[in-house]
Amino acid sequence: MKRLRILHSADFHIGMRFRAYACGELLREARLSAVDRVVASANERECDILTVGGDLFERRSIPKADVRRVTDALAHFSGVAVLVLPGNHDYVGGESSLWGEFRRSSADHVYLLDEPQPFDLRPLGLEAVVFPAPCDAKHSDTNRIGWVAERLNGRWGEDETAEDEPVDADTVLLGLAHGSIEGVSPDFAENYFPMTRSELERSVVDLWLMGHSHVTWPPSPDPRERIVNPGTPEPDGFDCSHAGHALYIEFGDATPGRDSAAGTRRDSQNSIDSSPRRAPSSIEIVETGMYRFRRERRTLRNVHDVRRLTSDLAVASLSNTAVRLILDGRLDDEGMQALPEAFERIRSSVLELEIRRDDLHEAITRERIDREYASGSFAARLLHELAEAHDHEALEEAWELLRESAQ
Ligand SMILES: [Mn+2]
Repeated sequence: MKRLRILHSADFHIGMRFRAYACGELLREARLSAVDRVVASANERECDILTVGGDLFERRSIPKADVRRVTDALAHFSGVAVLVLPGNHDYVGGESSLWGEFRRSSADHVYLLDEPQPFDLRPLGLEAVVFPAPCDAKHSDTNRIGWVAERLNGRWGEDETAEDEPVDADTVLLGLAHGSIEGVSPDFAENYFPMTRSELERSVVDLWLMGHSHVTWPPSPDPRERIVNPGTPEPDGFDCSHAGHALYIEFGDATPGRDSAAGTRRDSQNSIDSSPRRAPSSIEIVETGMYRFRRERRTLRNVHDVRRLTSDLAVASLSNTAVRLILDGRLDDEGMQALPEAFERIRSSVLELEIRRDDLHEAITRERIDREYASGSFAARLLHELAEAHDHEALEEAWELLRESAQ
């Protein structure tokens, strides 16, 4: 068996707008340049094929100039073929000029796999056949992978069925699909072409190259795994705290997974079905992202907490990270006074700072009690007593109750 090298990616979501961000233009541009970075990674590793498992585009109305930038970037792939699958955001069918424009401006070795048909790479000199399951809608409660099992468990390779070339033991069978996977990516309403792992594994392909979930799966690559999902190559929001990834997959002479737990093909009269499955010899996560997103929750009580926050976040290593700071607690006067400068310092170090401080309150100090209530009043005496007893919970409760009753 000849070596086969794959760079698998998905979910670029070109055209995502980031209107809520001050650095939105940078984030938008980073998605476009992610295609360049993924192609460069593939070329560096001398990959034979570059696969895109759906949602290359965010939607079906994309400015021509952006489609061109993507096709120009893909044209620089120096391997045999780029295989692009339509996902649920950039689905095929109906009224849309997206894929027409994509095809028109694509290099000859870039293929759009927009039909449930085997894509045979053997005429191109590679020992592999790809089985794509393109999305034909934004939402669907049923997946499109059924045809693959039908084809492979039945007719594929039998002499009397015309077009299909017989598959020998060295040909790698690859599935390419987009949608949610039970236990891997949440899809509570079952809107995203839901698949189960056993459904995918039943269909005899050696490896399913997936897209849809923006998180890499499995979290640490295992060549015995039959389903891999690269995650997005460029993080796209505060739900994406991880880095941007693609997957480098190699099928080679040394195949440690071949006789192991990976299992065997299903029984049938077809000769391929009784041979052990071809497992990758290695799978590796490749970092492709430029920016990161980080959600930071802090409880602030005093100036030391504010200083710690500053020394943790006002650091050069976060210059490419958008930070959402979620604050709570009761902060004393000194701490409150230190806040503006702390925010200033953090803001100048990170890519973008968003502050949520609805749950951060001024601490109930003696000074504050005296400011708000006449000395010797019932309220002042009660609050001072609780403060002295260090009963913070009771103090806060009493403070709130007195406030409410005063309104
Ligand atoms: Mn998707």
